[in-house]
Amino acid sequence: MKNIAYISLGSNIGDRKTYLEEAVDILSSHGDIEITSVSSIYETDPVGYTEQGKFLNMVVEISTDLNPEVLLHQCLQIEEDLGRKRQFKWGPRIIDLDILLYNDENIESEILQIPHPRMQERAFVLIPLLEIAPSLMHPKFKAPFIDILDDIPDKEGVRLWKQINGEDAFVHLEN
Ligand code: PH2
Ligand code: MG
Ligand code: MG
Repeated sequence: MKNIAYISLGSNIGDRKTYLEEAVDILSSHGDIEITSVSSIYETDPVGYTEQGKFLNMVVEISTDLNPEVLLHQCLQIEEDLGRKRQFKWGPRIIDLDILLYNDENIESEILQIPHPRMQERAFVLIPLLEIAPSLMHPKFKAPFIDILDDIPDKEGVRLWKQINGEDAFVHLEN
């Protein structure tokens, strides 16, 4: 599988951890997706619309043969399969899967923007991303994500919730 992508996952309704785990399980069961790294889970204060519950957030690295559009479709399908109902932008959700990066490509189409257009403002994305890919660069801004994170003010809104080391994660993911 020749492409490397990073996907951000978030949940702030119901059994948040189970939704994250089920989404990762479904991703990993796809024949053209291999999960190559899993971050710890972080509990994060809601950003944007703040009158909602705290999120659990994490990031996974995948290796895949799917092109970005098909991968997006797969992510939306997982949201639907887990029962997501879309109410309003940035509102509460049982599960959200966002493609952050696809190789070092810059993609702007009607349905897809990669890198994710707001990832550089979001500590709840960058902290788990940097945990699994510490030397990654932003492909459009040509800046290391670690420097971008440095400039973000609200990092204290992101707290380690469940530490996952690789072994733990894959024991869980394999069954
Ligand atoms: N997702 C949003 C809006 N705000 N805040 C946190 N902490 N975590 C999220 O995943 C999140 C958010 C829109 O997708
Ligand atoms: Mg999102
Ligand atoms: Mg989304």
